[in-house]
Amino acid sequence: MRSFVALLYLEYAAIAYAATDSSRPRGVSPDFAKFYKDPKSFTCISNPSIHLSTSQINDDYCDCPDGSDEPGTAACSHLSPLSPHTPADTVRNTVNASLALPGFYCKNKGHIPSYVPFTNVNDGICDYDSCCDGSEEYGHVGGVKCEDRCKEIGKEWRKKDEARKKSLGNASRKRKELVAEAARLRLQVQDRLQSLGTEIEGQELKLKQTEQELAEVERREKGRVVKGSVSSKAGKLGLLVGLAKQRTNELRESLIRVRNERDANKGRLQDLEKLLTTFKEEYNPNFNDEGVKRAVRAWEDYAAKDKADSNDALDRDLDEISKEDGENGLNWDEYESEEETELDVLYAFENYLPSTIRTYLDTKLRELRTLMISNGILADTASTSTGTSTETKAVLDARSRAEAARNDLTNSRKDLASHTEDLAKDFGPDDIFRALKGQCVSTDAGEYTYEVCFLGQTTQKPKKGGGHTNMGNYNRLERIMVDDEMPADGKGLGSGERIAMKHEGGQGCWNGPSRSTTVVLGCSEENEVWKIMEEEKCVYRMEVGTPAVCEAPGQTPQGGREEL
Ligand code: MAN
Repeated sequence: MRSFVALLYLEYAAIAYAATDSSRPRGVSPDFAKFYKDPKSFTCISNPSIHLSTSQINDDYCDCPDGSDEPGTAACSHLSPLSPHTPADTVRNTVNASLALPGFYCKNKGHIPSYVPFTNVNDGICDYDSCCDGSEEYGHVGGVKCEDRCKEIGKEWRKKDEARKKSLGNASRKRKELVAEAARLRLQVQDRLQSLGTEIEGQELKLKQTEQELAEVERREKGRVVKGSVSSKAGKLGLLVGLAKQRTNELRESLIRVRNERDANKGRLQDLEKLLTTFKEEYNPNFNDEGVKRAVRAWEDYAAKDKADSNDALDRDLDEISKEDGENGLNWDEYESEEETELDVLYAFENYLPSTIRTYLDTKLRELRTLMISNGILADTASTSTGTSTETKAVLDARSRAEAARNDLTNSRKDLASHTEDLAKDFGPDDIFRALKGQCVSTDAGEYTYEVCFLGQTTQKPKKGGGHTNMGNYNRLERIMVDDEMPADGKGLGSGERIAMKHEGGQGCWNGPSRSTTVVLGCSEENEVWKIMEEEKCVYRMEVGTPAVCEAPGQTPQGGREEL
């Protein structure tokens, strides 16, 4: 904290760097020199009614309520707001008792002048970080002698300052690039929004059109008697057709089978006849066997009988009958698949009418039928017994066109809403975090690697391997105050208001809340994780450097302080 205060003093003093005046009392800066010009008397700066002699300046006794008579000693250091309260505070309340001077002024020749708190004057400690010339220890308390180190400290500081300025220059250039990229990305969203607007208009029209088409097709199709498969969908006629087809097929198959059996038996009969003929010719008539003789006689009677006529004609008939129905000119499918309205059947006379009248009449009859169905006068033959509507291909096609149009429109509207929401989101000054979206940086700490993906997720990955732990999903930006000492390399938050990215709703903590991370951003040439802390169980804080917050409007550039 002490060096932080010193930093502030340094900054303050830097403004007055050029002015020097050896006639000033010890500890007075050029800024306050005008109050100490009178060689005879001195007036307390904040209490002009109190006049002192010049000998009372730096006499190690605090005369002025604002401490202005002791610019070069620690005599009035108790007036510091950091000092504990004393009974004298009651008196001080009646006058202007806040310190009139910022501190003991160190000239720091060869480096940058600065103030040190009055409490540090002659305290026996060399405050080289703010008073490199050692002038605040002029009393050599306890033998302490602080040599002037401004030359080397100044040289080192200028070297670092140069590198820091260079880095800041780079960071600021990168920031400009990020701003340009963010603007491009924003424009992209705006362009998409515009084209979505046009697309949606077109899709709304298309939906209306396809819905009208669907209604028209449905209306038209409702007037039709849809004949589905014979078994379940057709009426009595259809059923009859189905049964007839089935019966015909069965008869044809039986006929073919019987005919094949007949042909097989015919062959066997011929074999038998041949056998008996041979038997008759070769048997021994001298052998007096009554049974054999009877068999030969019977065979001779059989062979003498008239043989049946040739079966050629019958076979030709059978050939014809055995052919598939299609080959016989009987096309069952035609009867089964034809979609024919009852009106077509009933009003076939339309065919004899001129086409214009026919169309008109047909439309009117369909309308009439639809009306009668809607009013329960006619049965809706397009419905099955289960009551489920059997839609024709035309209706199904029209419906799927309408559904596709509705889906397209819904998706575009969703897109429009998310793009509109995106444009309204807080992406930080100059919309800059838009350009960082999706970029990830990580660092190792302890047994884990910690990663933050800007506007995405923070994760904890065990170095030994294993699953990642979600430490929170990006939710919003917040502005928070920090009060840290800036490290020499500038890789820190410093002090002041900083932008923080809040990540919430991460993986649940055992017996605790779901994990969350606050990612606090500081200016840096590169995107990098500086620090990771688990402030409470499963509540993490990451300090991350990024050029995105360098010289952002309303933010003091970090690392730009003049420090030692
Ligand atoms: C893991 C890590 C730790 C966390 C504990 C809580 O070990 O996520 O950061 O504290 O779980 O159980």
